[in-house]
Amino acid sequence: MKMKKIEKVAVIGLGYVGLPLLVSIYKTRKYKVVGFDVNKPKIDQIKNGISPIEDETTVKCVKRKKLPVTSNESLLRGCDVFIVCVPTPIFYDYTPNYDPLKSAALLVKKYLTKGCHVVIESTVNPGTCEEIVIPILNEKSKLKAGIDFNVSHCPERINPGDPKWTVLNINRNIGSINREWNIMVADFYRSFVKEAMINEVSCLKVAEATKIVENTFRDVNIAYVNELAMSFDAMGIDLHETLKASSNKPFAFMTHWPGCGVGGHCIAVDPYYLIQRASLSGFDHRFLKVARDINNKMPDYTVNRLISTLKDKKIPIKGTKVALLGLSYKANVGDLRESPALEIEKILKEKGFEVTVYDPYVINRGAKSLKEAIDDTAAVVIATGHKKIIDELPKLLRKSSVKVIVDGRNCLNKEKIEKLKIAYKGIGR
Ligand code: SAJ
Repeated sequence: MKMKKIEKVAVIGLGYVGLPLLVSIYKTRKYKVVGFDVNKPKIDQIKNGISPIEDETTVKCVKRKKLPVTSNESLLRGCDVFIVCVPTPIFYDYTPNYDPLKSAALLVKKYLTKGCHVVIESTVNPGTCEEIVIPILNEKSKLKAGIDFNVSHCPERINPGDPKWTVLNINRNIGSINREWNIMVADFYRSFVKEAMINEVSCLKVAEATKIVENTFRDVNIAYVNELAMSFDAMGIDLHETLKASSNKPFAFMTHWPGCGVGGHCIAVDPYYLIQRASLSGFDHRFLKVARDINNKMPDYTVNRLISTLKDKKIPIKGTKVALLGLSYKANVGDLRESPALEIEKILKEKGFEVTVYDPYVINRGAKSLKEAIDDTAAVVIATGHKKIIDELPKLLRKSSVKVIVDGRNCLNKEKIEKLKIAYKGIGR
């Protein structure tokens, strides 16, 4: 089968992965591009020059109002490459939810032609392309994957909110249904990813496994330091200082940091993909499950740190006002997905606290300012280490009624807080 020359490219799913990717390909001026998303308001927003994501290059390009985006699927006709960048969330029982990916495959199927490429960038567990995507593309179709068209997997590695690592300079791995076609897709990526390596792996499953392995690695390492935090709190040893000291080991040590929990739709989600897929092959990932359990229990641990400290100061729980600072899952972004802060808020309310929330990146929730949030409160719990909170909180505390702070991200200066006669508890310090 002779593959088509890549001239027209479709990016399906214009979120924090797809939109910067579309911009990068568009800016090469080498291809006709079309960005597709089912979310019409998002398409209208982009057409009006407003970028739904904060990535600088993307904001600048979207502002010019020339980016070819649409929710009209017929504009996908005639594309030589379809790059799928849709979310892969989990259901409440932590099993993978492939509905967005299946819908994207059904959409692409309508516009497949001989010699085209389908590239999945969404994070999936090993086997998904061959067991879910390809059967959909092949079903009741004259065109068959591996004979008439190619299927590749190139897992995205975008780090939301990171100005340094972008779609242009992050190394990528690519695997395809066959090696010869893999070279073509890899060369296509090399035409716009100029400052990074495009590594060809031998097959789809290896490409799928790389991303899951990377993110599961991170989850188990965070669980490791979270368990250390609980044991070091019991022993009265400052883990934060210990980790800082250990991090000066120049080899064979990679620092992670304890906190009030693990959020986001990568690290908190991806391990469940591998757990589920391996179980279908008869393997039980005990270690991954224990790590997930430790990380999922950190919100509880954080609230218990507050309760025990209030008890020491003979401050009641019922009706006590607590300011929960930070709702998003990580610092300086406004993404609430799987955020431990939401779990902390729920537990605080269940315990009987009067909770005021504040997050400078989440405008439609809670107090309008940090001052308003901590006004007349006895305690503060920090769930997200936003720079704005770290910068503003210390000076506001001086004139506040706050007696206890639980720093869920170990982001404040403990000594400075204690000088204000406020009881300080971190996670692991
Ligand atoms: N967290 C900790 N301790 C740590 C690091 C993170 O508790 O040492 C928590 C964060 O507060 C957050 C969650 O874990 O709630 C996830 O944080 P993250 O920094 O891993 O952020 P993500 O979810 O945006 O992860 C992305 C991932 N990128 C991709 O999947 C392409 C991940 O692979 C990166 O390692 C990560 O960014 C990164 O390095 O920042």
